[in-house]
Amino acid sequence: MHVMRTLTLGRLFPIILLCSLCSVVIWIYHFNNNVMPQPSNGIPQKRAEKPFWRIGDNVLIAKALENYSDKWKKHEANFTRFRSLLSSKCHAVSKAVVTQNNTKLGSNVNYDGQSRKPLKVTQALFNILPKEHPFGNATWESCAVVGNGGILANSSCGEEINLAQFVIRCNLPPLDKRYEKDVGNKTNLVTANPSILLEKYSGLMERRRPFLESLRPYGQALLLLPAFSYGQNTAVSLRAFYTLEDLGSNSPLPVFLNPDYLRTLSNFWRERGLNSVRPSTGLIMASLALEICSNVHLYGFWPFSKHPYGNQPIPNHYYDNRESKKNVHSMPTEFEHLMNLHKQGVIRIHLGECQPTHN
Ligand SMILES: *[C@@H]1O[C@H](CO)[C@@H](O)[C@H](O)[C@H]1NC(C)=O
Ligand SMILES: *[C@@H]1O[C@H](CO)[C@@H](O)[C@H](O)[C@H]1NC(C)=O
Ligand SMILES: *[C@@H]1O[C@H](CO)[C@@H](O)[C@H](O)[C@H]1NC(C)=O
Ligand SMILES: *[C@@H]1O[C@H](CO)[C@@H](O)[C@H](O)[C@H]1NC(C)=O
Ligand SMILES: *[C@@H]1O[C@H](CO)[C@@H](O)[C@H](O)[C@H]1NC(C)=O
Ligand SMILES: CC(=O)N[C@H]1CO[C@H](CO)[C@@H](O)[C@@H]1O
Repeated sequence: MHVMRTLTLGRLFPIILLCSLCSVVIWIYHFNNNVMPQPSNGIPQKRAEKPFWRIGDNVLIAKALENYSDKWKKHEANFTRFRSLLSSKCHAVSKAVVTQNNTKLGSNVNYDGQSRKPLKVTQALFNILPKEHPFGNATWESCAVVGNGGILANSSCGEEINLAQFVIRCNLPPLDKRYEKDVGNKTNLVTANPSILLEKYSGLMERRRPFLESLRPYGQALLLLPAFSYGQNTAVSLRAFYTLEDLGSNSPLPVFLNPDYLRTLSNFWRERGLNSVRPSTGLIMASLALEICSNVHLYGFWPFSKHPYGNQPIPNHYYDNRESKKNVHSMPTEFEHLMNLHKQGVIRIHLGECQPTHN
């Protein structure tokens, strides 16, 4: 009896599998046809390489814009309330960066992105940590957090971004003349994902000069390295640190993102319904800015493949159209949270073109 049933199920299994695959395919096809406008020449649009959540673009875009207004006004009470809440949980000013003040000699650093053996703070590691938080003023009048979204292409926002007191950029984006009009050229803090160091600079195991030269556009900005998120980040981040310390001049100041801060920040957003594994760099930087700046402006944050006005396709980044590989972040959900903060007058999201400034 038992053997019989197993056999029957065993025979049926390929058919069941085939059927469920079919219905998924049919569903995707149907969904696409309902939502994606077909070009009039009847040639289907290429979309094979798009991530799944991009399928529903038009619907999601309309939903995302539901709460967006260009006529934004800061709501002081809301801003203060949200910032106090964030500061009381996350303490970015004293915690965002690993310092001698928040990390004792001989203590353990616990990785935030994976469970693995903690790292002992040796004398050598302790010695390279800054004494105190490196944010200088700690309250900047205005901050621009510049995401790398394709929405910045042709935005003419460069001048406006440069006018912010403190400019934050993500993952060593290109800043050369081609982009200056749209993204500006001022940087006070820039993050560097170790994967970029591994891919573009041979993990800094070979020549160091290309790395040093590529950092020139950021001047003496803080270079924020997530050295203690995953085990594989640590050695390459330390090599970046020593490269800059030993060979750099007028180069960025390398500091390490604090995994304790990232953990409390993840919890903060998780309590507000964000269920991704961890926040994206963009959300981390926006959160940091909310604690260290009185006015927070976001540029280049728009996770869709079409422009909110005009509906024209936009590339994934302002400088290229590469897909990001990992999908541990839930971009549209993060964006929804930021949009809600925009609506409540806490943070200002800039979409579309910037007006010329005349000062
Ligand atoms: C828009 O705002 C309303 C009311 O605050 C909220 O219920 C809704 O979820 C928001 N929509 C989006 C897409 O954020
Ligand atoms: C140093 O740490 C103490 C508590 O650990 C904290 O109250 C203080 O604000 C920190 N100072 C700086 C400059 O980060
Ligand atoms: C420090 O912050 C205050 C208040 O936000 C601002 O007026 C001042 O210009 C800032 N100082 C520097 C050096 O940026
Ligand atoms: C930005 O560009 C302007 C004009 O091209 C130049 O004067 C300035 O030095 C640049 N600033 C930085 C930080 O590169
Ligand atoms: C930006 O403008 C240039 C020149 O008009 C155009 O070729 C390009 O497609 C535009 N890029 C985007 C993303 O709109
Ligand atoms: C985030 C936040 O505090 N939002 C509040 C903004 O202010 C309005 C009323 O003024 C409240 O309803 C929101 O909850």
